[in-house]
Amino acid sequence: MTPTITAFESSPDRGRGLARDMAVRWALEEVGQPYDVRLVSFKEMKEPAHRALQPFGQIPTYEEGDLALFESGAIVLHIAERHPGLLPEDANGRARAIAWMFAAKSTVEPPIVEREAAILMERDKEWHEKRLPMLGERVRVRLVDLSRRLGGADWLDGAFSAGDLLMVNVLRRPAGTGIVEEFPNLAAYVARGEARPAFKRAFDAQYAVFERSGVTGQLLR
Ligand code: GTB
Repeated sequence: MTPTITAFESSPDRGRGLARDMAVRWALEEVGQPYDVRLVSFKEMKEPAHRALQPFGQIPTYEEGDLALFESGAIVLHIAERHPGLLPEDANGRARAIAWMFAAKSTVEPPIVEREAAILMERDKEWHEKRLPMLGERVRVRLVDLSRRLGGADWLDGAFSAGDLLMVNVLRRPAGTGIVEEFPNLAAYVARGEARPAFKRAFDAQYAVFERSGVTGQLLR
């Protein structure tokens, strides 16, 4: 059964693949599972039909037969559990890969999102310039530890896994702003993830949505 995911009809990231459908697309591409995409407007996201799938009125969602899922991390885990390729075969390796998925979403992503939200929405506040270094430090603390753990390895724990997929995806958000580039091994890790053919297919698919939307403007990275 072909799953259907939802994505922004008009993503504010202007084709950069930073919205959270990107991780789901990438996971589906990694395992070779074709999928359909239903594009939703901001208005539709807040309507009861979409909220029945996603209680918080957000994208992405995932529908497959009588299963409806929300939360990009849970969707990626579901895909990784149903198909070979994104989780190790051995039970302990699998558990550790899942731990990295949680680390990406609950330890590394929150300070990144908080800093980004401040940059986007608090620019005009008189305290913005004072708060920004502190938010940057909170991101840096996580990146220092992640960089140390990754060291010279290609991936976090052996072969590429759903843990790497989510971690690279999370690091893509601030990549290019300078903060990830302070850690050359993390910048290389992101580049390694982005070089995967499955990532490129997922990126191109979401970029095609941006192009079709008719919004003019350049790709920012
Ligand atoms: N925890 C949920 C998950 O992981 O699935 C969070 C889902 C979520 O944040 N969805 C966002 C959304 O639907 C889109 S991805 N927002 C609409 C709303 O809340 O009303 C977040 C996002 C948005 C825009 C950019 N950007 O422009 O760069 C990046 C990321």
